[in-house]
Amino acid sequence: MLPANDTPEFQALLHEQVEKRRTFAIISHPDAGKTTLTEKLLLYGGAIRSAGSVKARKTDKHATSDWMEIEKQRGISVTSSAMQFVYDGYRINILDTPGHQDFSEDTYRVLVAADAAVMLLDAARGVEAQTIKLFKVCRMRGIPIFTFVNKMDRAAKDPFELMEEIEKVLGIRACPVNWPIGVDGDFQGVYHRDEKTVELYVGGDHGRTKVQKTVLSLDDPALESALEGNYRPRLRDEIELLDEAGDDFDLEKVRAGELTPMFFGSAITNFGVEPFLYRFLRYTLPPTSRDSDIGPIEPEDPQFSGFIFKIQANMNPAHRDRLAFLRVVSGVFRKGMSVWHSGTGKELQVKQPQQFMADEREGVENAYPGDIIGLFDPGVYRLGDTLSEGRKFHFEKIPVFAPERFARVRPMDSMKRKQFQKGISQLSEEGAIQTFLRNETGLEEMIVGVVGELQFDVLTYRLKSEYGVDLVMDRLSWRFVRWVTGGCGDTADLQLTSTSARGFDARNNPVLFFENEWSIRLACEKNRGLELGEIAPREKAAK
Ligand SMILES: Nc1nc2c(ncn2[C@@H]2O[C@H](COP(=O)(O)OP(=O)(O)OP(=O)(O)O)[C@@H](O)[C@H]2O)c(=O)[nH]1
Ligand SMILES: [Mg+2]
Repeated sequence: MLPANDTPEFQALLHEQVEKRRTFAIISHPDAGKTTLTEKLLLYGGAIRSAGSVKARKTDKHATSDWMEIEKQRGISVTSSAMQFVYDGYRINILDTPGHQDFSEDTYRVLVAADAAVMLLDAARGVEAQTIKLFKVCRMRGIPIFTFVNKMDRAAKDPFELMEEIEKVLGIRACPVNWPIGVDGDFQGVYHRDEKTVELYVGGDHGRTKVQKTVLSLDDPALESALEGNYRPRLRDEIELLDEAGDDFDLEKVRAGELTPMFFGSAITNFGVEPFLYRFLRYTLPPTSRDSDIGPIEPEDPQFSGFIFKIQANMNPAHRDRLAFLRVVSGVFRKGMSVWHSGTGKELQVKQPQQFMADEREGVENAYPGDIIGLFDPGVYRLGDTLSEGRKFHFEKIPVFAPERFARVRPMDSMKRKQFQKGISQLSEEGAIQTFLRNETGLEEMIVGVVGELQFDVLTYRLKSEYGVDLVMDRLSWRFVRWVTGGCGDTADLQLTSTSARGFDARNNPVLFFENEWSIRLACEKNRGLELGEIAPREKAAK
């Protein structure tokens, strides 16, 4: 039993729990190794016993965080996943995100739930396009950003060059915390600048289990024989250069997101993974506050609050259920508690709270700030909903993207209409697609809008595998949707170009579809007073 909210015992417990929590997202361009690193962190956290390398696509082993069938087949992450593990007394919530730009919407939403970001770079590729975009989002949020240069086991760019690239391309100073020893396929270990020690790795079973290591101080004579060839003099030169020319490590700047600590390693062989985790946990701060319409809500505020940042249907094929992912912001979440729900404006009892522990889901008794938990969703939750104990307020909105690609969809077999509608509406509530109805035609005309092309593939795939529906999809030439926010009674009376169209979104808000910006401008000129918005108007409370 927990002590009552207003007791010092409760405050002390809350403080202790907050202090040991860390919640972060892993971001990068596709294929840099986010899912692989996630898996290795779970391995070091003892959450999994051996890692089934992501590479083993053709076998039946797959990374825990790529759980969707389509992810296993294609070897890419299409949706983010959350997992909790314990390491060195810390309780860590990790969010693995998809790198592909067509799924960035999901990544952006997840970043709202994270307090820090780990940015992965492929050592051979450096800073890539998608990394730049995601980096900017993190920067806007002001969260600390850690750089992990991955794939050091292969041919790689020069580490100094990578440092410079981060500074030039991303505009953030980088401070290497460790430094790689051995290049181009001969990665031997890392030098820790803080401890002035060399960590060398031996053998390894391709990263299935923790890697063996020896740690030597830089002036240990044994280093002479441990490091072959010219690695030792080279390391000395490089350290000297770093000390002279590089930025000093400044924890304040790191925490303010102004300096990125840089680590080198190889997620696949586990080289450098544990020292990274160890330091990352110490350099990051416990869960931070979130803004709301009544001001910032602090984690140690005794009353529970949190927000929904992700909805996911069919995570468990055996149950076909739907989960809403909640980030706890303040207080203590207790199983069975009643909370105020911003979406309905009512008190509701939270059902079947669950936590994600690698391969398993576990029931949750209590959850604390920073924790990500899954709530059973009978269809009441929406992205961005606030849940709170004893107070009514709203957390900041979760970003929604305007779709840029559209298609008319229907089931191939008209007998499957019901399943089709169920699937479309569930995926739309997840935020995986947006749905519209076209005005000019009957109910039959269901329009789907997405931000990125691949989301259409995922839609087709998931409707088939999760709902048993073959989808017929006719692509449409519109590129823009605009919400009519004012200045118009009935959209039927509007004067529009012939390629534009009228419709409604899933919440029955009137919208217009356009092929180009020129048609949007024309619509505004021809229909005086017409007001158009790029995103859906703020949701009214559902019935
Ligand atoms: N050589 C080498 N390969 C790696 C390393 N880490 C990951 N890989 C490989 O890189 C490929 C992509 O790894 P993932 O972990 O799926 O990459 P990701 O960043 O999660 O990809 P998306 O989620 O699709 O953006 C896989 O084939 C991995 O085996 C590494 O340290 N060294
Ligand atoms: Mg991945």
